[in-house]
Amino acid sequence: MITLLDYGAGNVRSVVNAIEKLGGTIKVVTQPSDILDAQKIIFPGVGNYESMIQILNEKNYINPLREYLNADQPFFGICLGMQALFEGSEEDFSGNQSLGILKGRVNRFKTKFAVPHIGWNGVNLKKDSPVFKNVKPDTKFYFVHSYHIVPDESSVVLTTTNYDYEFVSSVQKGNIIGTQFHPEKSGNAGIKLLKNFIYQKDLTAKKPIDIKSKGLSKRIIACLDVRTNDQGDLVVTKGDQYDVREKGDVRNLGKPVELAKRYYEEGADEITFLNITGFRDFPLKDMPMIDVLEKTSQNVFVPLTIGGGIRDYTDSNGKTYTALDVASQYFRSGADKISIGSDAVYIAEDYLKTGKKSGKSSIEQISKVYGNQAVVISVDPKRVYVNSPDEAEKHHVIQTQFPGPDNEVYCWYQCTVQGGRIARDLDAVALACACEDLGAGEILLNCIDKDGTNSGFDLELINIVRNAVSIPVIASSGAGCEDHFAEVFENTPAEAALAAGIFHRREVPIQRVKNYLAKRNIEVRNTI
Ligand code: 1PR
Repeated sequence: MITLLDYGAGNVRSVVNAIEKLGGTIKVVTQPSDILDAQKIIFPGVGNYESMIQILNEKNYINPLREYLNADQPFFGICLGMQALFEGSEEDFSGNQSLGILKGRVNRFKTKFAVPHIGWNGVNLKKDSPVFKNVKPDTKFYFVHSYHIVPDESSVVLTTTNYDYEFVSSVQKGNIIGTQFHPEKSGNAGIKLLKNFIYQKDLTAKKPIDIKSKGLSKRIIACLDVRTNDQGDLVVTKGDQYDVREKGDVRNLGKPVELAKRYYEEGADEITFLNITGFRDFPLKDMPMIDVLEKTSQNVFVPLTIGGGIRDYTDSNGKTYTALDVASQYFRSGADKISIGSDAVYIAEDYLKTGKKSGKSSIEQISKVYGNQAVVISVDPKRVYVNSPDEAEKHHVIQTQFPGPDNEVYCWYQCTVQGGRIARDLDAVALACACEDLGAGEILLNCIDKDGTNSGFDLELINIVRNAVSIPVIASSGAGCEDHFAEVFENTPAEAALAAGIFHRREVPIQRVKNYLAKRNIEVRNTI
């Protein structure tokens, strides 16, 4: 019996699914006394430290948690659930009480590297702990965070991880364990960790060791563009430069849940679902996407992103739903990140016009509650060629190696909304910078000119956008062979690369991409 401390933010569904898959039963904490009655507690936390501590205080969970932890009862804190064990965080301005069971604080990354630190990274094991039993030393785990713990006592350090600098990525003191990474999102390795916590009788670490690991991997992401076809079936489709119809019919490349499971088994580091006609409908009515997430998260233990139609909405009865309501429903259904497309363009336009943060936009509201790392901006740009930079003074113009139809050697990248249907007077660099300012944690950088062409990523676009922001960028559109992935990682600072068509059509398996990258000395997560 596992007691789950769910304080209402983030995706606990994956933790529940993992425990149930391992044969555990779950009791969710609904009142303070449930904490003292627990045999083993798992506390998954995602989002904002301040709001987490506030909720723990409001629900009167602080004192029973301290009592439980001081008695050295088994506890597994994940991400914020681990940070809560310490004395306070730079993310908390409220002055609320933290647990303070372990000495030390939580600080924001101070680095030139991208923040949030997102992706699969290794751990340097410092103790021989039963929690890591049967976990291979070169295993990678999924991280997504902007803050990390700084313990005062080195004796509690279970692992460290190398980013720009080495930081403490998990702790153990007696039966109290905490990881900055998400075991429930770390594939088989993470599931083993949870299994050890659930089933090992004696959890305590016996002796110090020092096993080193490698650094952050470049991520390979499989993307599923989902929509209803003319027969009313929800299908994975794929366009050529966003045109998903062939001889009048919507292309049907498979079923979303089945394809996602296949990509998980084939080693995808993340899976993204884009509801490409979501802008037309109200997603909370579009229950099939919620169903897709719920079913996928039962078997897929890597991060899931969902996009399409995330915005404020007023229904026919005049009832208003915020983008935060929509996102919350997706997080509850198994999503780890949401991606915002059209709405981000309108928000950025407003922000650039007024220079003011309203605090009410979907980006600000969702990042405030669920953390920056949970908000991805999906950008759908296309090239606009000009003869000289003066022709597009307002925009970020580049000199291109791929001249336009009239031999123009300059271009800028124009943002579009509604799946490329409407072009706006905003460029991709301005959009990305504005969204970062407003709280977005990652950019999914598509390119309409390249989409479905198999001709390689638009490296010029990726460089200009990634060099303008300090959050991670996912390169998307145009992958046609394994060499295109090497090209994007060798010639741009992109943190991840996403592809659709070549995976759906089984032209290049994910593992072949990873093997090829590994041979080129590009760090990848190996799942074999
Ligand atoms: O605007 O917030 O409702 O979100 C809609 C979302 O749907 C956006 O993220 C937008 O990118 C996406 N979308 C809308 N229409 C299409 C379409 O294809 N007609 N798909 C669409 C975007 C681009 C990528 C694709 C890569 C890789 N698809 O997701 O998977 O280009 O493809 P490739 O490897 O085959 O080249 P909102």
